[in-house]
Amino acid sequence: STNAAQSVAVLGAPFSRGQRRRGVEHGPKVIRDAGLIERLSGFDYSVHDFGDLDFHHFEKDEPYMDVKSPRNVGAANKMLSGAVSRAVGAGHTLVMLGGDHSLAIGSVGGHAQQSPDLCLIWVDAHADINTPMTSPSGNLHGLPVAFMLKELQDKMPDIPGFSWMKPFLSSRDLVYIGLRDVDPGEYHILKNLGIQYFTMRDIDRLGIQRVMEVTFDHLLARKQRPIHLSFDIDAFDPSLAPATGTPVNGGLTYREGIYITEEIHNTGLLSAMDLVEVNPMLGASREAVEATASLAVDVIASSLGQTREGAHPSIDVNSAVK
Ligand code: Z70
Ligand code: MN
Ligand code: MN
Ligand code: MN
Repeated sequence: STNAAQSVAVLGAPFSRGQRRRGVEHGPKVIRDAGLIERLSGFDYSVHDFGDLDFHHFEKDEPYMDVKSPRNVGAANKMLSGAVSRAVGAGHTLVMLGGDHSLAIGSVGGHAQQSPDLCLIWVDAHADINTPMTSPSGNLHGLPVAFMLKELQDKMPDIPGFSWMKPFLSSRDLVYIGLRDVDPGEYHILKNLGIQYFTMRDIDRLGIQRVMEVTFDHLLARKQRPIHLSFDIDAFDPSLAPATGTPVNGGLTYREGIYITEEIHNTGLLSAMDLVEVNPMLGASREAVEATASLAVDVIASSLGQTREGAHPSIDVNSAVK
């Protein structure tokens, strides 16, 4: 289809300076090599591969407080934000391939420029809601949600590289799924702001089906609006997604992860998504890297409508079934 409402744009963001392990900048390449574009081309809409962004590198980038590489992360996100805003504005459903999770600042931010009423589903082992004061690591991939939230504005100092952006999201418009490694300062913020979250324990107790029901009740009951899905591959159990920077035991099963994305697709409201933190330099073997990248492709395909019950291509059923 050439209908703009039924087109997908894939955008690579080969960037790793939001954390300290090199290699995650190769995420877009290994996800493409695992067959992403071919898989999406089998679907009922047009696929546009926008290639990879070419980020400028700033040599001189002193830490701010403990926060590492603020100017590089800020500038990369400014560029990404513009690209995402243009793609969504042109009517594409946007798929951003990371790169590390600091990129969500620009991805969700660019999406919000076009869709100010969007809501955000954050699937991750981590809450990524540290502020410079609470961050135990100084790694910016642990802070992206804090940049977005209006309620945290007075906790966020003027970090060099980020003067271009303003917080754009309310804490009630965010749901986390998969948490199991939350820092003390982050826990305080989650509780203080009353953010809706589902830890792995909550998934154990409620089941993933109930978790998704409550997620959509929380985000969509008052009105239907665009969804941004930010999917960190480390949400999965490390046995499924070993090639990532911060694996944490006890993660999502394959079926839980795919159920999440199938349900998001079924809302008909997915407008943009991130797939981040695939690091091909951290797998123990080539097989481990390929398994992680292939899982990333499954997550994206499922978010965009691949079903386990079978495809629904726009062929004439009467001529196909004699
Ligand atoms: C920790 C921090 C993080 C991803 C690690 C870890 C954050 N909370 N995020 N891996 N994707 O350093 O802030
Ligand atoms: Mn993350
Ligand atoms: Mn994570
Ligand atoms: Mn469909």
